[in-house]
Parts: sequence; structure tokens; C-alpha cells
Amino acid sequence: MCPIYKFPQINLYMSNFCCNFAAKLDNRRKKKPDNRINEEYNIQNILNLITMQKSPLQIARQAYQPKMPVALNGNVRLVEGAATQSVADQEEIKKLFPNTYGLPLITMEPAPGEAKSEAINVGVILSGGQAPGGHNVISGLFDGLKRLNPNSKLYGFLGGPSGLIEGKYQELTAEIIDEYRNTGGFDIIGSGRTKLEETWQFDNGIEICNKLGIKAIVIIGGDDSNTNACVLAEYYLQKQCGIQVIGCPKTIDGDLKNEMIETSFGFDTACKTYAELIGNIQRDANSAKKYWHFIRLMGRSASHIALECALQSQPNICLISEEVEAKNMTLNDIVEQIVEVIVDRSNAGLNFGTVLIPEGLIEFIPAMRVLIQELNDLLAQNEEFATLEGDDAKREYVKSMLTPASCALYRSLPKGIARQLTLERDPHGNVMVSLIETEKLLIEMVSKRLAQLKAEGKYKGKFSALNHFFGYEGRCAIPSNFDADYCYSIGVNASHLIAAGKTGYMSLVRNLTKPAAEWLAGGVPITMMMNMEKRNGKMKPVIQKALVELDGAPFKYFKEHRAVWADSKTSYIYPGPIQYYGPTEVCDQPTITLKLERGAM
Ligand code: FBP
Repeated sequence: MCPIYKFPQINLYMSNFCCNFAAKLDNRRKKKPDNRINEEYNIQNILNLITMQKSPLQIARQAYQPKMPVALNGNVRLVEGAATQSVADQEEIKKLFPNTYGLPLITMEPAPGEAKSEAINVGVILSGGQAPGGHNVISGLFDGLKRLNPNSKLYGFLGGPSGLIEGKYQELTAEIIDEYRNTGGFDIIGSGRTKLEETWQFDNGIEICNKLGIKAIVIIGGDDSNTNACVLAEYYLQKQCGIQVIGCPKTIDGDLKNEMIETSFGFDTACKTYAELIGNIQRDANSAKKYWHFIRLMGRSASHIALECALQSQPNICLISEEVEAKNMTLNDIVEQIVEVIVDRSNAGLNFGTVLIPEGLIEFIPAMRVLIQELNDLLAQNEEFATLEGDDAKREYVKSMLTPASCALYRSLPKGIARQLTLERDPHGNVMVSLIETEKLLIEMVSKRLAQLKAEGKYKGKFSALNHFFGYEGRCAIPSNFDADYCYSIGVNASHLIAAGKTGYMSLVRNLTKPAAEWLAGGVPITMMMNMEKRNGKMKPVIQKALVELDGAPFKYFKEHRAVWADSKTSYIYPGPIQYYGPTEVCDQPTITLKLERGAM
């Protein structure tokens, strides 16, 4: 059946739509005020639904029913534990969050009877980079709210936190939700990186929530967005405006985890997607036997993605930024480390291999970090720099402003990389590491060093390298069963936290190395995960970011095995694509990182 017939209301809508569309576009061109934005977004969304053609897998996934913890299947009882405290800086955090500090941990337990609540209107926001499973958090939230009371409504704020501030929203109906079940991406309502941190923004939020009768906001985001969720919760409690705020742990980077949050959603799918590609490349390398592949992997500062991909695919080399920093390594040290493996393999007749490079590597090389910090300070709101025309003028300006040591390092870099270091900063003032082509930098430096060794008669091999960057292709993949189940459970669980009147909590689902039915659900006070850190020169309360722990089980396992993986014997693993159907040991496995961390392997 043609998808359009499934939506009779769309047919009706279409006739009006066709007449009005040209006028609406015209208005947009004339930059009329944005008061039609919600209507137009509806139109765009409905158009998307109509024009969406689907692969057989998309159709099959739409019908997939995510697995859930037993406790969330029916009515629940919230059991409160002891009062909590923040991981550090207790006095400061308590002072900043007088209303949300010290809240108890919550566990959901099955309860007799039917799950019921008053009708509640809820607003949901997707914040930051895409992560597979975001749509399932929203569908779980929607189903949870409707099951508690069919008259409850879910509104999506459009384009990230700015949707709340600017009052851009769309009601999410069953038809819309059904189209997005178990799909990747954040396109249901869009995402954005606007920071929610100023009181005028919070007050705008109150206005739109009052207009729509919204009693709770769910923020699906990473560490910064969840920190902001807590600031918002605290502000709304102080104002006694009756709006609750609940956070959900999202990011492919895997750096939002701690004693309570076992993993952020999206990490599982992204790593499995990259690991498949790395495995395919390794198979090609092992077949053609002529290329070294330098593969940079997304993940921002932390090296969790690179490490997990290494555990899944066993490459010849995987750099771990946190180790580079701990060993105070220079760029040249890293090059030497790679060259050593290349020469050894070449001596065994193997002029091919794979090198995994975490996206944030460059920031963890101590001297580079100093250079980047100087550039961050120099470029922050620097109007003079912005007016300079041409790369050469910008390069000369930067050189004239840096300290001698940083200037020398800057000059030693290939021009292209040096330019990438001065590109626009993100809203937090940080360099956008996803734009820095470290893999090309390393290829160039390794190549030069090998040429030197060849001239000295110490290397006889042939070095031919290819560069890759795996980032965006993993961020919106169809969520693995793990992420589909985990996210849906997070969403349903959030609906129970809301119904119980909770605020300042993150929706918590744990025990993730066990089958989904045995997962535990609850809530963790966001203040419990906070400490004070310097941001933009000021001490701020933030959720601690989790970097790779060098004494943690995943890194230790990697360290024990990497010499063998680098060795002349080829130890590659070819993980293959994510499997959605089939035996549970193929389809429902969590990441190796999670299993090692939880002592489950
Ligand atoms: P979040 O931290 O918002 O989850 O973003 C993850 C991420 O994919 C990083 O791994 C990457 O460095 C960054 O987003 C890229 O940002 P952008 O989407 O703005 O290019």
C-alpha cells in the first residue's frame, strides 16, 4: 500500500497545503516574522512522512517491539534510597543547588494494579550531536505517558534547546511517533547546540510551557546538556512554577558514564558501525596487502570509541589519547611508535596494516594542548582576526600573537592542519576536533620518517597510506537492539519519573550486561554526578566527563593484547554489520567495554 493512504488526515492536509505552500515560501523569502514556524514544521514533517520510501529493513524495524526491564512492563512503585551527595565539591554544589541537592536515588519496582496518572503535557528536547536511539527515547516517553493517561500530550521543541527558548514546537502524535520507531537520527524534531544557561532563556521556557500546559521537560543530551537540565530544574523549583525537568544520557562519545550511568546511548551502535567498517578495511588490507589505513574515529576528547573499536576489530595500532597525555608524549613520539610497528611488519614482508586514531588525540599531546589553548584565547571574539582576508594573512597574524614555543610548533605543522586549528570554535569556545585531519598529519609525518630511515638503510619496505574518517556515518545508524531497547526503556522510565512528580533526575537504566528483562530502572539525582570545573575561565558546576581510565579493565585488556595485534601475525577480527534478527548472542550483545567494565567477560 502506498504510504500516503495510511494517513487519511494527510490527504486532507495536502489539499490545503498545496494551495498555501507557495505563499508560505514567499513569506519566508520576505523574512516575515517567524510566527508560522510551527505550522511550517508540521508541513515539512508530514511531507517527510509522505515521501519517505523505505527499505525492507526499515519496514521490519518499524514493527520491532523493544525489550524492557520487567519493572517497566506494568504499574510501578518508586522506592527511594538514602540521600545522595555530589561526587566532589559537595559544599559548593549544595550551595548552588539548594533544592535539587541531596535527593535520594530512585528504584522502580513492579506494583500491582494498572499504571495510571493524571493527564500530563510534556515537552521533549534533543540536544547536541545525533546518537542512535534518540527517537526511541521519544517513542518510549510517548508510549509511557499515553499508557499512564491517553489524554497526556507530548510536544517536541524544535531544533534543540533553542526551540524552548524561541517557542518553536510541534505536538508529537501517534502517526508521527510510529514513523520514527527504532530509527536512527534526530530528525523527528531536530537537535541543536544552544546552551540553556541564562535566566531569560529559562523564563521564555516558562512562558511557552504555560501556553501549552506543559508540566515537565525531558532533555535528551550529553554531560553539558544534562548539567543545564539540572540548572533548569533548580531554577523552576526556586520559581515554584511547577515545571519538572528530567535528563536522559545521550552521546556516541561514551563519556557520560559513572558509578550510576553504565553507558550513554548511541555508543553501542556507533562503535558497532565503525567496527564493521574497520573490519571490512582490514579484510581488504589483508587481501591486497599494499596499504596502511589511517582511520580517525569520532568521539571528541575521550578515546572510548577508538578503544571499543580496537577491542572489536584488533587493529595493528590504536592510539589512546589518555595514554598519550599520561606518558607526556610528543607528536614525534607518536610518529616513532607507529613507525616502529610499520618497520617490524615490513621486515616480516607485511607492508600493510591499520591504525586507529581517536578524534581528540591532538588535544592530548601536551605541547599541542598549550598551542590550542592559546589559539582558543586568541580567537575568542577576535574581530581583527575575523576581518583578515586569506589564509596567509591569518597565518601571519596568528604567528605574531603566539608564545615562542607555540609559534614554533604551529610553524612546524603542515599548513592545512595549522589552518584547521584556527577554524571557528564551538559554542563552548573549544576547537572542533572533528574538523582536524589528524590522520593526514600522521601519514605525512610517518612518511617523512620512513623516508629518512630508508635513506639510512634501516627500512626497506614500501609505505603506501590511505586516510579515513569515520564519524557522521555512525551517528545516525539504525539503532542496534541494545540501543533500541535501552533508549525505549529510558523513555518509558522517564514517564514514570514525571508522573511521580520528580525533577532534577536523570532517567536511569542499569544492569545492562544482563538480558533486558533483568535491567533495573530508576532515577539518579543529577547533582550526584557533579563537581566544579573551570569553564571559560570560571569555576562551574558540571557533570564529570568520563575519559578512558588507564587502570580500567577495557584499557588493561587492550594493553595486554596490543603487542600481538601489532605483530607480524594478523589478528584482525571482522565484526560484520549490526544484526537485528537472529540468535541473541549475535543480536543483543552490549559493547566489549561495558562487559569488561562490569566484569561480564
Ligand atoms: P555530543 O557530545 O553532542 O553527543 O556530540 C558528539 C559528536 O558526534 C562528537 O563525537 C563530535 O566531535 C561532535 O559531535 C561533532 O559535532 P558536529 O555535529 O557539530 O559536527
